[in-house]
Amino acid sequence: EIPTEQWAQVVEKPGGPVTYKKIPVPTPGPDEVLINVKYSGVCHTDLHAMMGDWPIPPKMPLVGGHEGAGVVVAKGSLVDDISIGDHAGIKWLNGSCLACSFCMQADEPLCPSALLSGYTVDGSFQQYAIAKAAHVAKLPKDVDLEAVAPVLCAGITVYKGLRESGARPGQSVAVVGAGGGLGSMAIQYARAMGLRVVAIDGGEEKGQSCKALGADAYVDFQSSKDLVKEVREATPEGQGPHAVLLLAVSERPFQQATEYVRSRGTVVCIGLPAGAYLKAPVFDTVLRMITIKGSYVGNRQDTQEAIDFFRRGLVKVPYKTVGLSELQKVYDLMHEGKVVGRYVVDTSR
Ligand code: 8ID
Ligand code: ZN
Ligand code: ZN
Repeated sequence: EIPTEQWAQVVEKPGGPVTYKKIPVPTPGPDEVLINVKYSGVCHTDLHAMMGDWPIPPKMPLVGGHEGAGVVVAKGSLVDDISIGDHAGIKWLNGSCLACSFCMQADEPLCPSALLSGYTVDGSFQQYAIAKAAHVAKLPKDVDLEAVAPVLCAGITVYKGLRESGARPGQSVAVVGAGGGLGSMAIQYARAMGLRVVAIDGGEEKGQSCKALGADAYVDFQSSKDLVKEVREATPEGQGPHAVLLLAVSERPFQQATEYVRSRGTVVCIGLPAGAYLKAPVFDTVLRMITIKGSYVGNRQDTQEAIDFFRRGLVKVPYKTVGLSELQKVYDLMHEGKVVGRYVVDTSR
């Protein structure tokens, strides 16, 4: 009952647009599974991939998408820990070698031969997608496939980022880009971890959304006259947040974060604005003992933990669902910075 043809959104050339069309259903290799994707979240990374923003060129033509939730419908001969009918998620890290020194230490996102869903291999903006069995996210059957989709990149990434920040319960974290997909999830995970949240983004609609998700304060980068002062004052002792999660798709906040982070605080870079650089005063970084680091998705354990937070009802995803056929409209809104929370696409329409 697996069809030979399916609907997909295909990027034919860098810069886009995406084309909704029928393509063949792929066949899984020995160590792979074929997943009937029901829903997929739309990450800003998918837009970067289409635009060709980054130093690594994506495959072309490309089926994007890396927040795919669905049902396993076929598997290769070597796969014995996943069964047909199981629910599973396709995430950014589609596969890795499992043998290099990074993989051996469960740092598989750093694997030099990692396969990336919707970037170096076709992803979840199609009805049937392939993933390496060792890396698919296992989704318990009581988890809603539509609502969990954004956890598969946004959730995992911010959960990992918060852990990398070293912030502990009772401390405070600034979330920059808090109204977007990763940001909305970051507010929720931070709250669930017992952290205070200073949300930073632009406009009233995003402010209302951040507050509704549990942010303790909202600073509007578009209207604030002194953002550094406002962020510091929004923390209990006025000393600034213990950690900063940089999720924005613009360079400016990457230059600003060390100005408001608390002394001995940590700035975690996660957003990937095209061609951007980090800048921080050496003097302040030294005398205030500031740590600046990057964080990149999460490993298989982080994945299952992020999903477990969702399953336990500790985090909710604010999302809107549209048909897969409407993906280009989502990209247009995202490009204009108008997406509040996450868009999810339904592959059946
Ligand atoms: O593993 C990783 N490091 C990883 C994983 C997943 C995604 C990195 N990413 C990257 C994406 O490629 C993208 O560059 O994180 C970035 C954010 O992805 P997203 O959350 O999916 O994007 P979005 O929904 O468009 O949200 C971005 C938000 O940033 C705000 C925007 O208003 C929007 O709400 N923003 C911008 I643009 N400039 C800002 C500023 N100066 C800002 N917020 C505060 N201050
Ligand atoms: Zn993503
Ligand atoms: Zn490896």
